[in-house]
Amino acid sequence: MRRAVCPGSFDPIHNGHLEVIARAAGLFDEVIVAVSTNYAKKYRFSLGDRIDMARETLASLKGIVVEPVGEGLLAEYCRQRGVSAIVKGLRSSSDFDYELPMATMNRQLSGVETVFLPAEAHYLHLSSTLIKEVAGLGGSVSDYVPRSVQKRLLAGEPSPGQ
Ligand code: COD
Repeated sequence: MRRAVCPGSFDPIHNGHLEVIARAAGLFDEVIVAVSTNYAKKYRFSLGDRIDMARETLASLKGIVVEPVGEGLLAEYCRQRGVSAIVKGLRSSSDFDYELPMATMNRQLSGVETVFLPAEAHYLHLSSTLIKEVAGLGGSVSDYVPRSVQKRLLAGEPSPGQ
């Protein structure tokens, strides 16, 4: 079985992530969406909520499992789970500059390859950070996140101007 992992914070998951995960599912027998927690990072959503959002939006796709990944090395997680490839979406040359050393290190640590998929043009500008900012300031993010994520983003946000 060819198993791949799509790792990320997914705080929250958005359509750019979903598009890359769906394409990965077409290339591999199983794709693990590994929701990471980096304790140095401040998340808007809890790990449980980030996992729930990913599961809700990926439920209809076959061959995809969503699970948490701890703080340890991704390369070690891949080795333990028999993962042959890490799949990452690339939005820009700065993504590439950031990802290339990690891809090389992960291959040297555990032999796992990294496969880069070019981001869909319509979602090139998308990041979870930008989505949280736009939603927090009252802008519409309905083109960029699934409805269930949109609801969670709006829950508890003050009305614009408050
Ligand atoms: N279109 C397509 N793909 C996108 C888009 C978009 N608009 N936005 C993001 N992506 C892809 C990128 O490939 C990104 O890597 C992935 O989605 C996840 O994005 P985020 O923002 O949710 O995740 P990050 O950047 O917070 O996640 C970082 C990782 C957890 C992947 C990384 O830190 C990691 O691998 N950590 C493991 C610890 C480790 O092993 N460290 C040593 C590395 S050698």
